Amino acid sequence: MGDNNYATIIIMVTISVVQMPRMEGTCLLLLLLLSGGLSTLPPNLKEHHFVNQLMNWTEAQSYCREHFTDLVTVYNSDINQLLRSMAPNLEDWVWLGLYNDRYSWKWSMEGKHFYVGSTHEFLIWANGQPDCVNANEYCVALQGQTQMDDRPCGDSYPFLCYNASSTSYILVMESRSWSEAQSYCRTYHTDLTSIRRKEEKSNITLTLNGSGVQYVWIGLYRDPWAPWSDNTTSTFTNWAPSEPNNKNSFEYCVSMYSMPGKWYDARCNYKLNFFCFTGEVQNTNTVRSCHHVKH
Ligand SMILES: [Ca+2]
Ligand SMILES: [Ca+2]
Repeated sequence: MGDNNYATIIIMVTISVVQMPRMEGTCLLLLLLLSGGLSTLPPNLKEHHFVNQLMNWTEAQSYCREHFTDLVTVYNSDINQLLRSMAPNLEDWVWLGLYNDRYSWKWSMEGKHFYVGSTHEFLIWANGQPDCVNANEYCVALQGQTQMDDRPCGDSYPFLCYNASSTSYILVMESRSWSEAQSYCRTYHTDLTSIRRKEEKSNITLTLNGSGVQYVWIGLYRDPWAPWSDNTTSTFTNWAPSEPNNKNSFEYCVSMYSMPGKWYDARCNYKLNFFCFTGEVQNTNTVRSCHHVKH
């Protein structure tokens, strides 16, 4: 790829904006100098590169990591404005570095000493789960007695607490949301239960035996749309109305429509243009595998 296949934006800590005249051919250089008031921006210099090639999200990520640093992370609306400023040169859609990691689950009881020396996770998902229906299933319930299903956190189910002092598992037959269930368990016991060892699963099965519950909350959950490709965190989002919707349960990567600059979750295998950046990243773990993003 030659240098004329992408335009370059350089972000620096000053306030003026300079736009170079458009050159013949495909080469366009935008030199945009941004305000020092961007307090949420990482303090380091970043160059953003528009890559005028159609690739799916995973290919785009690989390309950015090979030629630059990674797919772009958007930290605030000013950055979004910056990207939008290139809209006349975009076909329509571009990939951003944000994706929905369906398999990045956390346990509510993560830090408790109960699990010291026992990191093995004992997970059995029900068939086709986790499916994150409507991009709205971020908490995990046991379905029946043995299989896990991601469910909307606002759903009300009975729940399983773990009590470390008596080493017991308590089925609370009150229907609560996942957060309410977690609060209850932390108040009266230790936490929502984990299922990370075989004997733990046996105990839970015994506890549920004959209860007849269809779903019961356990302590597994994940942060929706938290991970960016470069492993940094940004709380800024700019979703289009009713997005993300995970249409047909296949949308795990984020695209931006150029003119309104709004974000849409989309199938990762669509071929779109994309932005890469060059620069330091705060987290050194920039080469982690995203194999699970291939859909
Ligand atoms: Ca589900
Ligand atoms: Ca969508």
